[in-house]
Amino acid sequence: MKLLRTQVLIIGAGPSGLLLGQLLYKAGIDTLILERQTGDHVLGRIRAGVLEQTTADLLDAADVGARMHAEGLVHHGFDLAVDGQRHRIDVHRLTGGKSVIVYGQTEVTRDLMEARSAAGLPTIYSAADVQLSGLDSDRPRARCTVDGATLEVHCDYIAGCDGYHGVSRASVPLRAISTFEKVYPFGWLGLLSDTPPVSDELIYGRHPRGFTLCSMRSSTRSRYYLQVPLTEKAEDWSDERFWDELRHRLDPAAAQALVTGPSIEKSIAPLRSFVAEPMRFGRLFLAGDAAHIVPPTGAKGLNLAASDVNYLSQALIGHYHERSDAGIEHYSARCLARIWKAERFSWWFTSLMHDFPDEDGIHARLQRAELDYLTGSEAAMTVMAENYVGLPW
Ligand code: RFL
Ligand code: PHB
Repeated sequence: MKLLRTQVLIIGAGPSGLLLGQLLYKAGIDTLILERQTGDHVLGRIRAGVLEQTTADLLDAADVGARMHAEGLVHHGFDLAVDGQRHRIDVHRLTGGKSVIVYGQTEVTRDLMEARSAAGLPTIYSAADVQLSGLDSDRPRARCTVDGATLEVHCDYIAGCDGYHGVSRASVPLRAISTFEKVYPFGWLGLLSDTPPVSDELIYGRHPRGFTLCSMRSSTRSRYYLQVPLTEKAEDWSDERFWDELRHRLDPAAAQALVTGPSIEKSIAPLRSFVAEPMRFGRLFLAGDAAHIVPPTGAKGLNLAASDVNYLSQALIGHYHERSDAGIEHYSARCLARIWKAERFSWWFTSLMHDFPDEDGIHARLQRAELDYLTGSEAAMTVMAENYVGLPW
């Protein structure tokens, strides 16, 4: 058996784990990352696309923002399309000059992986069967299997950055954690293609056949989503079928402007709201999707992960450099105050924009009334814009 020691053991090399590793490295704190998958597998997952300014600032603070600034697209607003009519939400004006950056999670992850390997920091990929112990003692440990051999890691703290299906949250005794969950009765079918985006800004569309999102990764790469029943399978959606359905749900101008092409990736994601409380158990901290999930409609998941990592890195820096555990004590409460507001916004935007097949007629009528109110009221649009660009940390 091989034995390693580090100050902070990070489980998961997604954006949460890698960003935490980079911020702690900059503060001179030792980390080791254990990741279940290979690096290529992690980079193959197509996920988030919209970064709040605070997330971009944190990537800058971690010294990994250069490519994001060179290649990311700054967006000052987005469109809501309701039954064939588009309404622009001028986020920049409504928030007094704020904006978001369209830059894919894959690229954020790649930048973080490159920075980590340039600094010579250890990440162990393909770490199988990670098991955590001693979480409520002062000697937390992890064991796993790497290339058929057992590895044990001793540390001061463990950061559970291993996503919704990870081992970290599952290692907390049931009596010590409460969970809150809502599963939506539909999913998003996503398609990525090397085609120019249909519009300069994102379009969130409400149509009787379901929600649509027109997003992008660059001026030559598009990302589109369609609301589909959970019974659908991505294999049953040929590219042609996807493009036909998308065109059908778009407003006439967008339908005409749509450039189609072969898909690079197509997959279905279920939609869920989920929070686990508290986010610390002894010497284990949960961060990112390990602790909470939002439906993607508000583009909040990666951004929430970044705000957890901001609080966690500050807490650990306080512990190691300032001999203060105040940040550790308050970590969970600080994170959750922001998380629940983003959960609320994501749930609200999801409820507003999707077709709910099991609801009766009054639900759809109320939805229309709210959309009509939203697109006609400066106050309502301001509330939406303020949440979309991200609440302050
Ligand atoms: P991740 O990305 O899931 O990474 C967790 C890592 O942990 C590894 N792991 C383990 N490692 C060791 N041992 C184990 N037992 C392990 N179990 C798991 C996994 O292999 C993985 O590498 O979580 P993290 O880092 O917290 O990051 C969270 C984000 O990925 C997520 O919130 C966003 O992708 C959500 N999201 C969006 N967020 C935004 O802020 N803006 C968006 O525009 C946005 N769009 C989206 C999204 C998520 C989507 N899907 C697919 C759910 C669009 C979609 C379609
Ligand atoms: C994306 O580009 O993948 C994306 C953008 C905005 C969202 C969700 C996903 O709200």
